Amino acid sequence: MSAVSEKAAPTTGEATETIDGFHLLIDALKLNDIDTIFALPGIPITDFTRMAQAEGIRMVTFRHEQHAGNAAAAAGFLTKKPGICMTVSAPGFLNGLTALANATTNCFPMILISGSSEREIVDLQQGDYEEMDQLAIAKPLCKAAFRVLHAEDIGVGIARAIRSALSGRPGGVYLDLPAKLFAQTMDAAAGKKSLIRVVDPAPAQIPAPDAVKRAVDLLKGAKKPLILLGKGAAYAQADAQIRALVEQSGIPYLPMSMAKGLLPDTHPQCASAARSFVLPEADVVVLIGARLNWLLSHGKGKTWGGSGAKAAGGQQFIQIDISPTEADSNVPTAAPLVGDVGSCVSALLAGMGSGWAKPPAEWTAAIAERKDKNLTKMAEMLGKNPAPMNFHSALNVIRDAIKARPDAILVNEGANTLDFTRSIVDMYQPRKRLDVGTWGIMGIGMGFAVAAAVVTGKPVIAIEGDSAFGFSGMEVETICRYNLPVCVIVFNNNGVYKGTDVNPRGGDMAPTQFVKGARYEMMMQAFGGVGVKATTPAELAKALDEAVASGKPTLINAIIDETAGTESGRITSLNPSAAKKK
Ligand code: ADP
Ligand code: TZD
Repeated sequence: MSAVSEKAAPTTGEATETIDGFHLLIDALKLNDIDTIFALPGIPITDFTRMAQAEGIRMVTFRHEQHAGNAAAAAGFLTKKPGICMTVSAPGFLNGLTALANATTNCFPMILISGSSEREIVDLQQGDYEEMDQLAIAKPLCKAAFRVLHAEDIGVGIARAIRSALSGRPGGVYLDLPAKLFAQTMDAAAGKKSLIRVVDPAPAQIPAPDAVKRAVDLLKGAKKPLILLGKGAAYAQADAQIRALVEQSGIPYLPMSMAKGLLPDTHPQCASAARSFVLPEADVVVLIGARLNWLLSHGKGKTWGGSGAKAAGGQQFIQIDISPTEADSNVPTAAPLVGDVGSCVSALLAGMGSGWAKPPAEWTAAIAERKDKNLTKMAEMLGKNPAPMNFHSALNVIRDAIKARPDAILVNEGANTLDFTRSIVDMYQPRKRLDVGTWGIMGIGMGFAVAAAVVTGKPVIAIEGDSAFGFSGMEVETICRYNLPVCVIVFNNNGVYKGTDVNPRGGDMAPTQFVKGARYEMMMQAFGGVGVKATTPAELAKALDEAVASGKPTLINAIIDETAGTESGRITSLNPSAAKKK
């Protein structure tokens, strides 16, 4: 083991092998099949990043820790293994913290490992280099937080971090490693023994038989049943069971945005194009790995057929979730099914038996009619070719590109850019869509894109609002440095939401405006990648085809009509002034 050094034992004079904290950490990670770390070097982890690389761990280093953290979170979602992010103390740690909190909010498993300053000095507030009580700060923002003070505890620290990130509802874990720990040495054999290979970190959680029966009985009486798939269902990698449930039951389903592609969006039972019809109409809704949070209007109000903003509709809910406390979080849950998605869906299917009656034809026919109407309307919009391009004409190109390469991963952020992409671009395979998730956070773009390319090796297409792109734009250098097959498409409409705001007093530009005609494509060119400006769908299609075929880092500056779209996209109503008007 290269990790080991020899040193004279003081008592006997015989050589004993020792191992240091750096290498114990590397060995502990490797023992648990961690092969990639997303990081940004500096004191006290610079040497660690070099040593880990020398020991065969893939080190992917970024220009800002938030994006390394976002990459780790996306890797966690895609692989069902905790993504690892490593940062330096205080400011680096804080930069990574947003990603850790976001991962926790989205139920993605990740571990933020951060070097920290000396405990004795931090605790007495004596002014150390990058002094900060990081453990205390991280705790409320993640699922679990640990600190390791002694080399012999590194194995336990990593094991606890992995188990915490993966078991039950997945989430973010913080692991605090003070600088001194890395240089500590111990007997190599004892060190090796102290490491733990975590066995079954996300054990199957089987739902109770009476809970399954309750759910089956409720579903049996449904006249207008609906299945709602969330990103927990995508994460669970129970794709075959979910498809079997949908197809054997004949129940229409709606995917939340990151559950798109679990079944192809073109599936006859997919009700996405009739969303605003099925939600208020449904009588029994099976939630699978989806929370009734703001993205689903908390299960209340007009969306669900309720008579007022806070009124529930007439639906009864069956909720499959690994977290026992998710049920009743917003409206009553008639039949909670607590367990992992795979086990719960299998149990539900078994409980439904082979002679399951398909939903009434009036229900499915009414949905089909709505879908047809809306899809025809959409096709009309997509068929237009206005100059300058609008969201529809540009996204029509991307829709075709994903149809041709259904294995490509689509990363998506922005406001209008997000909303339109979600509804226009069909997905065909599970876990191919990564986006702003539960918080609607901007800045995930390049971190998610890097992770998607690194862990899957597939082409990545990142559809970015120009504002959204700005949060992580510098990472195009990272994309070029690792020569990743990422094509970034910036929907350039000169501002946050739109580019048409005006400062009524003159002088400075309006708060939502950007430099007009910005040449984003030159950012990729600056680092040796391909940069293209596209003003028509034909130019966009050509550049995108070439990018996907070549796998070369590419940025397409897609010029979009600056008057297109709306303020805040589809969540305009959440702006306080809009709420005041209600
Ligand atoms: P969406 O935003 O797509 O609606 P959410 O993030 O709101 O999805 O919900 C995901 C839900 O999935 C969470 O409540 C989480 O506890 C649950 N979940 C995550 N992984 C699993 C799993 N393996 N089995 C069951 N539930 C899971
Ligand atoms: N900061 C963070 C971290 N997250 C946010 N969601 C916001 C700010 C607020 N915000 C949105 O919710 S969308 C958005 C911001 C700044 C950008 C919208 O502009 P865009 O997209 O250019 O990315 P469109 O397509 O032009 O609307």
